[in-house]
Amino acid sequence: MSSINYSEKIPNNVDIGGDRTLQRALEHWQPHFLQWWQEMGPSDFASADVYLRTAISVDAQGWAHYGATRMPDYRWGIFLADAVPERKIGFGDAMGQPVWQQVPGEYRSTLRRLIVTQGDTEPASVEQQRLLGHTCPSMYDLRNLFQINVEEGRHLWAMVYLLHAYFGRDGREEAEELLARHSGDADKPRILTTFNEPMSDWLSLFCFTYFTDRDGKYQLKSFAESAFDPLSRTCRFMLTEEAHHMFVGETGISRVVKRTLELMKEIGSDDPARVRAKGAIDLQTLQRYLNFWCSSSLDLFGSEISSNSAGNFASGMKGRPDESQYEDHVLRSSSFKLLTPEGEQEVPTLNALNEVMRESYLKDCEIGVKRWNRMIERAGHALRLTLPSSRFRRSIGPWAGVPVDTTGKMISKEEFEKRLTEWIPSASDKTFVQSLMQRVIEPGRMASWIAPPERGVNNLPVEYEYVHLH
Ligand code: BYC
Repeated sequence: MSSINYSEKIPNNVDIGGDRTLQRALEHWQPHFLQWWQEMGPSDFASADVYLRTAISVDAQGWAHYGATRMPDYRWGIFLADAVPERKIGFGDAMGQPVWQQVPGEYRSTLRRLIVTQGDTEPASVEQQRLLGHTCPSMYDLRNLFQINVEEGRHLWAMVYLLHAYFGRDGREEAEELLARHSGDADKPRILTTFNEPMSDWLSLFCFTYFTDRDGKYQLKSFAESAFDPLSRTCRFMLTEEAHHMFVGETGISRVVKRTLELMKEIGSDDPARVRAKGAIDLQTLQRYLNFWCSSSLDLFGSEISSNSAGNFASGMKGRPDESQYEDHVLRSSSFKLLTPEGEQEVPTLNALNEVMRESYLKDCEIGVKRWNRMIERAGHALRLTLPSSRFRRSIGPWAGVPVDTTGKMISKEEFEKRLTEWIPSASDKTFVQSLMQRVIEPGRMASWIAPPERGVNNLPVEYEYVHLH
């Protein structure tokens, strides 16, 4: 196990001190990152002591240390999972050959683009969540938001390290650009659409961490398979941190459902208007938020038919999540049936890998939905939450712009436009949810619309003062 050197300016377990040029380049980027954090990271709270976990080792057992830290003092560092000795490429045309410790010239620009796209999402999400601290539903939640934010910052560092260490001058320029694009910016937006969506309430945060961070899980898992070994090792460790972000999403939505069910019982009604009058989020509104963030996140897998994804797989750059679960790792003689607006098409599986990934992602998304539905069923209600069809509201791929309802049925454009507010949050839904976003900060207290968590962080009580405000 490689230990992390915390005595250096940039904590790391990759011996950046042994490469003066790299060290200088990263130390040059560091103040730019800190300035970006100050300007685009969590608004206010810079002087608050936050109970944060910080990576201290890449060992699965006991990799993190918990303690009160001011966010600007967080030790953002570069941590790669330990190398697997004699690791071989596990898929594609070069399967069985040794993995790459350097970037092969012919894959340089594609790999750079993939790393930049991944890197771009990390600071984008911090920017999207910038104002949420002001309306936290509890101190526990505030702490979780900040934990996610600092770790997304670290994930940016992870990609910037790869750019600096393996892509020379181009990589350094890309690293600067990662701080220059901004979520929602009209002139310099973030690369992927979901990361330009505004996020002005906590229900969106929980949906985002449930659906969008889960796309992160799938993309990182597919890079963990990569023949480019430094990328694989970086992503393997990022996945350790990512799990908490999805936990925040899943338990956040569970707590919203729990609170709503409690209130429905109390008032003896499931009328959305009466639920709202009691200061909770009706399940119909929750469904519309799920539809919005799920459909937006489905686009993040790219087009159903993609020569990019075929090339990335065949060359060894990007595998499928948990590649070892499949039998065929080359996919040169396999085909995949795909439903497009023109009917069923049979395409080479290699060209359908974005869709293969999207399908396994949706299965993973179902797990939480089942759990929430069990809560609703046990409370004696007939309503069931669902995921929208992967054809609904798409902006990428053959279904882009095709009018389809949430079950995937093609409908007329007029009907689609007329009924859209049944399916995704309307302006009045957003105004209502926004009206609930009042800051609750006393330790242990919760906003009216959310139940307390089952337990606190790191075995501490829920009432613990997770954020010490000065
Ligand atoms: N929006 O062949 P296509 C995370 C572009 S989340 C805008 O269909 P390909 C996180 C695409 O770039 C994980 N543009 O797709 C979560 C391409 O452009 P170029 C993020 C899009 O290339 C929460 C063109 O359309 N990681 O970590 O097979 C908080 C045609 O592309 C979109 C990654 O995404 C879109 N939705 O795959 C914090 C991994 N979709 O090159 C963090 C890196 C596609 O023709 N990225 N396009 O100009 C990739 O692996 C791939 O680029 C994609 C697309 C999966 C995104």
